[in-house]
Amino acid sequence: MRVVILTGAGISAESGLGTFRDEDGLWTRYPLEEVATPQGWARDPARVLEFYNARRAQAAAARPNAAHAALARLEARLDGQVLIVTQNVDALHEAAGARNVIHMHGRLDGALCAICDHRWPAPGTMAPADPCPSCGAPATRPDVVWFGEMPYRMDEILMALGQADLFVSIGTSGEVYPAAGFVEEAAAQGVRTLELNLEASRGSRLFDEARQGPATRIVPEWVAEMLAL
Ligand code: BJW
Repeated sequence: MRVVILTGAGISAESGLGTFRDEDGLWTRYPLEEVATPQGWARDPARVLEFYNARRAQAAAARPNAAHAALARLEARLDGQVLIVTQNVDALHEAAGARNVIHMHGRLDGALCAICDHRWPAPGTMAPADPCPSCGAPATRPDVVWFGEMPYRMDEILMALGQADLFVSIGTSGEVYPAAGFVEEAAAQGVRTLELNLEASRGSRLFDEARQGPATRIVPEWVAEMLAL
């Protein structure tokens, strides 16, 4: 069986990392146009780097929870293939032991030169004057995907979706494209679809099945069902 799993901020919420659009989400405290767009970065790089420096420190201190662990267990034990496509910029899937993970919105622990596209491991704290180790330009930014930018590895993701037997969406509001469109892409190709989320999301009705509850409960329950099949 081939399973493609899309994860969002909700899977890391019980590890203490904030979501974006919930009542107390990050976008209620930081306007997304200011911190998650190329235009915001061009206007005020120091503010953007400060936002990501703080989140990098939080993510480094966070530990994977029972939902991350359950997905790693599924990957290790399922008779088939599991691909985790995460929108999250933390590394909690990998910390739990998952290996086949695509970070479609990049990673907090990566740095990117806006001039020459060179990539390197991000230091704990990034500053606007930091020179790129390759070209020397003081144009270093976090290697994350902002609004208006192309998410990473889309060809691989769309190919895996088309070949899957099951698509599962976990802890994402379904507000941000192209990830929000994966359920329709999968369904159009006859792939069965399941949503696991704290509450019904905007796109819940598009899934064959939707289950509600905290990820640390409903993800291990679903994984146990899959491994008993
Ligand atoms: C729990 C829980 C618990 C809580 N247990 N669950 C008009 C129409 C359509 C599209 C567009 C449009 N105008 C512009 C666009 C495109 C735009 C877009 O989608 N905008 C929308 C807002 C309308 N998209 C883009 O620009 C993207 N690029 C693009 O489209 O390129 C062109 C292209 C076209 C076709 C193919 C390919 C490319 C880029 C989007 C980049 C998003 N970047 C961010 C920031 C990344 C770096 C960072 O982390 O800072 O990514 S924004 C932010 O949102 C972050 C997240 O990955 C992303 C999704 O958020 P997520 O994970 O869903 O979090 P929340 O908070 O929304 O939801 C959490 C959920 O968890 C909730 O449902 C809770 O209930 C649940 N939950 N606790 C289980 N314990």
